[in-house]
Formats: sequence, C-alpha cells, structure tokens
Amino acid sequence: MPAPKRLSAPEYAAGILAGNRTILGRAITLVESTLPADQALAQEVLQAVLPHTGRSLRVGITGVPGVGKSTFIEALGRYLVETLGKQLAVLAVDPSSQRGGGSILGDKTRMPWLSAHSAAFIRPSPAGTSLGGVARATREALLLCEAAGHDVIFVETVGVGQSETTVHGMVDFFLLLMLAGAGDELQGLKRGIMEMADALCITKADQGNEQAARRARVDYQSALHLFPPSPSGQAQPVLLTSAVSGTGVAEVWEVIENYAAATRQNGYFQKRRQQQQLQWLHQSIVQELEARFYAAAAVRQRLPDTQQAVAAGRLTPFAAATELLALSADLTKTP
Ligand SMILES: Nc1nc2c(ncn2[C@@H]2O[C@H](COP(=O)(O)OP(=O)(O)OP(=O)(O)O)[C@@H](O)[C@H]2O)c(=O)[nH]1
Ligand SMILES: [Mg+2]
Repeated sequence: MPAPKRLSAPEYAAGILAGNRTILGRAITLVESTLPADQALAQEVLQAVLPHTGRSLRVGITGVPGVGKSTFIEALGRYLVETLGKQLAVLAVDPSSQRGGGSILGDKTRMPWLSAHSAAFIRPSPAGTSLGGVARATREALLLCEAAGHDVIFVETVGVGQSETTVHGMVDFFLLLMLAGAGDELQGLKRGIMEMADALCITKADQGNEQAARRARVDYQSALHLFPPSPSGQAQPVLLTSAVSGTGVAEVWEVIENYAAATRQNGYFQKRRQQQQLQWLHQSIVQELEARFYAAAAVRQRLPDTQQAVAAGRLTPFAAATELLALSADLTKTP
C-alpha cells in the first residue's frame, strides 16, 4: 500500500473537526513523532484546533496490573456510549511500552465492545522510554480527541512508578482502582497516590468477593480520613464495582459528574486546568532545554571525559555541570 499523502495543517484540522477518525489517528501519530518536521506540523495542527478543545471531561484511571482497568473501562465506556450517548476516547500512558510490544491497551480483547463501536476511539500508549515524551504526546492527543468531538476522555495508566502523577496532571478527575484484601504493599500503594485520587473504586465486588470488598471499603474510608481534605473541597468516596455484573458502574459515573458540577461551581475545576497548563509550560521548557543541551555538539564531544572525571571523583558533579553548560551557552536554537 502506498504511504498516504502528507496532509497540510489546515487539511488535518478540517478532518479532525469533522470527526474523521482516520485523520485523527494520523494526527496523533504526528504528535508522537520525534522528527522535527512532523513536530512543527503537529504544532500547527494543534494551534489550529485549539479553540475547539477543552470541552470534554478528562478522567484518569489507574491501578496495579490485574486490578481490572481494561475490563472496567469497557463496562463504564459501554454505559457512557450506549446509555448516555457519549463520544468516548481512551488513551494510555505507559512509558515502558514499545510499539507492537506489550503495551496497555495493546490487547483490545479486554474491550471488545468499545473496540468495535464507532463512538469510541481507543489509542494505545505512544512508545517511548521517557515519561516526559509519552506525557507530551498523550496531552496533545487528548486535545486532538476533544477537537474531534469526544466528550469524555479516559487516560489509563498502570499504577507503578511516576506515571500516575503524570496522568493526574492532565485530568479533571483521578480514579484509583483497588483490589479488596490484597494488602496495600501488594498493591504497591504509595500514600501519595491515594491522596491524589478523587475517588477510590474497589473492583471485582462479585462472585463471593462482595463481603471482602465491603470490608475494604470501610478500611479505605477510614484511611482517607487521615489525609488532609482534598483541595477540590469534595469528599473522596470509596465505591464498589463489578465490571462483570455491572454493579456500581453507573454510580461511578454519577460521582464523576457530580464532582465536575460541584468543582465547576466552586471554581476548582477551572483552577486545576489552569495549573495544569502552567505545569505543562514549565515541563515543556525543561524538556526542550535538556534536549538542546544534550544535542549540542560541544557537549557531546566533551561529555565522555567529563563523566569519567566525575565518576573517578576528580571533579564534582556541580562543577562538571557548570563547565558543560558553559559549552552549550546557546540553547535558543532547536537541535
Ligand atoms: N470477577 C471479576 N473479574 C474481573 C473483573 N474485572 C476484571 N476481572 C478479571 O481480572 C483480570 C484482569 O483484568 P484486566 O481488566 O485485564 O486488568 P488490568 O488492570 O487492565 O490489567 P493490566 O492491563 O495488566 O494492567 C481479568 O482476568 C479479568 O477477567 C470483575 O469485575 N469481576
Ligand atoms: Mg489493561
């Protein structure tokens, strides 16, 4: 098959705004690309669609492997599309994923209904080893999906490492899925993640597991009382769900919608998005400076020797950094 013709920025924008899924998919590929020409075009496309972004409800979903994220997204997503008539996009942040490898969402078999439905757009995590790069691409993909008319966006991430914090920084509502009776250590739970969550959801409350789930709810409810109140001014509810029987799935959505309404009312919704924008600005600056620094010819030439000197203890890391930075004084140029 010949490669599709390269579109211009206005052609991309028009296709996205018309809800053309093929063009949306290609535009996301563009924002994921590391080629300078693609990146320049991607920025033009984003700028063109920017006035049409921001209207969705952005929901982050995290939890340890096997907690039931994909199955839950299938159940809640189906409810949103089928019962509420929503247009849903599902994105993922998984910095360890390689294209074609075992990325989350890679197996769409856990979301057969959504995968087959035209009102749902599912996109696996961009490949990449740097969380910063994956985060940027996902944030931009999210904007493109909004411009294409998706009114709910899920961003899924595995609850290990730093990726939850990253996803928390791009959504309006952050949902933490938990297993009953697995023990916090087993779930790799860090206090900070529970504190970040706008709601906790105990999964698999079915098939004889209901009582354990209810007990876990009581435990987590009392654990949450130990945290300072959330800056949103909203309580952090603990919910019980079964993606298999459908129990509690509609209630989760009710909680999310009530949260959105209440925080729009008290101004926190808008404030959180503004803070996220500023955070994104500063992260972009830091990432870009870093990329330019390491790409500078003088730095690349000198770096091996400097590293040796630091490793051998002949030079302090700070002195070495200052020296290298002096070599790369002009960071205003794109590498
Ligand atoms: N009984 C029961 N089993 C469930 C439920 N939801 C998911 N499961 C099962 O739990 C296992 C893991 O579910 P997934 O949805 O793949 O979990 P995940 O969190 O997406 O896992 P990763 O993608 O590996 O991070 C599967 O065998 C599911 O069938 C549920 O509500 N009830
Ligand atoms: Mg999954």
